[in-house]
Amino acid sequence: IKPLLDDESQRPRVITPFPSPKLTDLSMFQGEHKESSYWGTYRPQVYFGVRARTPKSLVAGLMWLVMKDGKPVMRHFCENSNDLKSFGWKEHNGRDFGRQELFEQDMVLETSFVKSEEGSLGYGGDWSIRINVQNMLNDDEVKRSTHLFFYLADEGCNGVNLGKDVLRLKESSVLASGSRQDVGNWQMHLKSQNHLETHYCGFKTPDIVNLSGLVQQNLTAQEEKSGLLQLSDSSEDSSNIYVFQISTTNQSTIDIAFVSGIKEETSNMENRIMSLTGLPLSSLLEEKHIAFNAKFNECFNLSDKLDPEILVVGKAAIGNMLGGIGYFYGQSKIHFPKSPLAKSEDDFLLYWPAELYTAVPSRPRFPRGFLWDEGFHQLLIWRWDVHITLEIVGNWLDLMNIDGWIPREQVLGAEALSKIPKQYVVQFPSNGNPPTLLLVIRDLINGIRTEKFNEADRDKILSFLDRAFVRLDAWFKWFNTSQIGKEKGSYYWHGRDNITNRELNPQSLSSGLDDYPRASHPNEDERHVDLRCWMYLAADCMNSIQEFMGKNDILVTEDYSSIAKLLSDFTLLNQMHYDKDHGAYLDFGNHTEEVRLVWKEVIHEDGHLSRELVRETYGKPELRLVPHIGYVSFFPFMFRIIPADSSILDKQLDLISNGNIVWSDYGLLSLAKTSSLYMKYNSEHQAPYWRGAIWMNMNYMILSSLHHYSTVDGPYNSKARTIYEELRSNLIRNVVRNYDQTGIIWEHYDQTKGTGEGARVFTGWSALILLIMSEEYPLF
Ligand code: 6A9
Repeated sequence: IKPLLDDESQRPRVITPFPSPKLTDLSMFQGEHKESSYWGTYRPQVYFGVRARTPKSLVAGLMWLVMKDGKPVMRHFCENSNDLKSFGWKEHNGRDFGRQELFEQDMVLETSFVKSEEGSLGYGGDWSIRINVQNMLNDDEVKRSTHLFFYLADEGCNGVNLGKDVLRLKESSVLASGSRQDVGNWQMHLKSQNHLETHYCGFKTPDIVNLSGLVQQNLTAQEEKSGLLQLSDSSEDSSNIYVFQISTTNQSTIDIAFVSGIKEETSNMENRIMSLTGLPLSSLLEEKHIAFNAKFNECFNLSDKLDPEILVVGKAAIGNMLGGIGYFYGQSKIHFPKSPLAKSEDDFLLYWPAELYTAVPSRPRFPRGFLWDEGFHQLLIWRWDVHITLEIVGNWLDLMNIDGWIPREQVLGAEALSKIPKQYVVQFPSNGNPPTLLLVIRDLINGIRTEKFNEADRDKILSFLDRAFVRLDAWFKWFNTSQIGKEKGSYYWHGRDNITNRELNPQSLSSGLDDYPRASHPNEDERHVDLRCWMYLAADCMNSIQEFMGKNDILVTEDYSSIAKLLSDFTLLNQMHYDKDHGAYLDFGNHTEEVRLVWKEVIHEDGHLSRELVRETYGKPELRLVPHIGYVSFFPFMFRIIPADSSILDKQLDLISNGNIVWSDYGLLSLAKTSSLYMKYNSEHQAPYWRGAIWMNMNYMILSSLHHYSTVDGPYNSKARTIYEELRSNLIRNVVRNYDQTGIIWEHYDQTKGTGEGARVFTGWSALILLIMSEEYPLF
């Protein structure tokens, strides 16, 4: 048992940072790199926003007003509803350019972001945004005003100065200006060719999450006074937020340029603003658009392989993945029981204040970092820009505590907190999440081996790995001690609830597969085949890093090569997890199929009665293989542990391609139609999630192994090839069809109809469809 407190700091270990130099402190992330990636569209949670990568940044954002059921509603934070037909980045390069389209009821908004080539060095540079509004109402219909609300807020609560002529906008006017330590003197200019009516309002508040509420209050108050929907043209003393209402009935284009580091003598202001607005901005955007397409072709090499309509989806996949990258700052809440006797709401400690630069699974629904999602994101991103990958992986590894644990879900800062129900915020230090970041690291190593990188990038990756090694080693050890099973070479996801009678099958969120059914009665005899395979991947990956880097000199306490050998021992794997009857790999544990949810009258402590859905076990659980076939069953296949000439490989191919089990015209189902829990609710309100639906990350992994087995020598390679081709085209066809119909890439797809469902605009791992298009798969 580990001591609770760290010897040195006397702080609880769970909130003590891992004591080794941070990856983000590496020189490759400082200096010019830091300057050039300081500003960005790093607020994935809002429809359009810009910020810098600093805890208390100057932030910009856009809101607009629409009528919903006769009431004005403000758009600001991305919503998961279908109020907006769709929205998303059509193009984004992750660095200095992006173009987004938002399809509102009667209008189309286009928002572009671009950074200046010149800028003011030492201050993060200049940037500009272009907002394009197109009213879709016909001319003979009543022309309606469009009200946009552009805002600028200093999170550090530094005062912002209002421009002099904001109510009488000329060709080009200063909207606001100010001064900050990080960017020096700054100004924000607006330029438009069209007539715009403007109003403003200034607030002094640290609270940006509720800004739309404040603006609406102001509007309502004015409307009551004057009957007009106009901001009050007034501001609180030393306002740190200015909101500009920009109203127009026409199609209009608004350019807003930000310049910083202004010094009287050398500022060259006119030129800088000119180059970031009007025609010069148009050409700059055009240039970036052309470069984006060129890079897209170069990285993914699709043009001659696929139809143009498929390319559009591929571009949206990478665009949204890169455009969804965010910067977050805050403190996680970590579960920490304060008294052994009673549970309490504040049974948590705050993690150290930390920043996180990361991609996110879904801007409207989960705009924050998730550990295992990130590995899948980076499989795509490194092929576009390996520097972004290194920095993001570095950010995540820096979140490791002294025990080698990394919290799974990162809810950092007020904006992130506003998008998550309270009960999900606290993270449990006993819970892991699959170490997918190692898939990425192994890809990078293989990339070096196969000379995919130039010398400079190669050197960066090597010095990154050099510093990352101790953390990866600690991470491995955390898994290898905390998630270990009873038998040698067995593992199980710890943290399943073994007391509850409220779930048909207690979830294991830490596995990433949430409600995928496991043993009905969790206990320490469990063995999870997916975790065993993740551990094999981890050991094997550590082993190759070690070999590759020649790390024999440093103190490595694990013998990765023999652990990898043990975990890939085919005979042992089969003894522990193979079920001959089903020809499938299965979990093992205390299990009965004889469970069901039933309604029961429950008497509460205060005497009141209620009807509740509870689990009833009418059979006797026993230690056995758990007969649920689905994604978990394919892990040994995914991790290529099965020898190419084994008849078991043949069986796996049969299972995969069997239309009565997991095969469909739209991709592979998460859980077999033959499973007793197929599409079953887990409780009254917990709809099936990984109990049938089609998920892209696992399809990608399985597909990549099909690809692998189709290229190696063996009796089954042509069989693998046929299934590979068919699965690949099913996946592409279905995602493209859904995109054509809805403009959206979805969280998962329906198991019978293939329709997109779950979170909208889920361009986390669903964006892996692009790698499927380009047939890029991890090498093992
Ligand atoms: C729920 C609801 C307002 C669930 O993509 C992120 C994760 C995956 O890591 C995991 O494998 N998703 C998958 O099973 C989404 C998790 C969202 C949890 C928070 C709160 C908020 O709605």
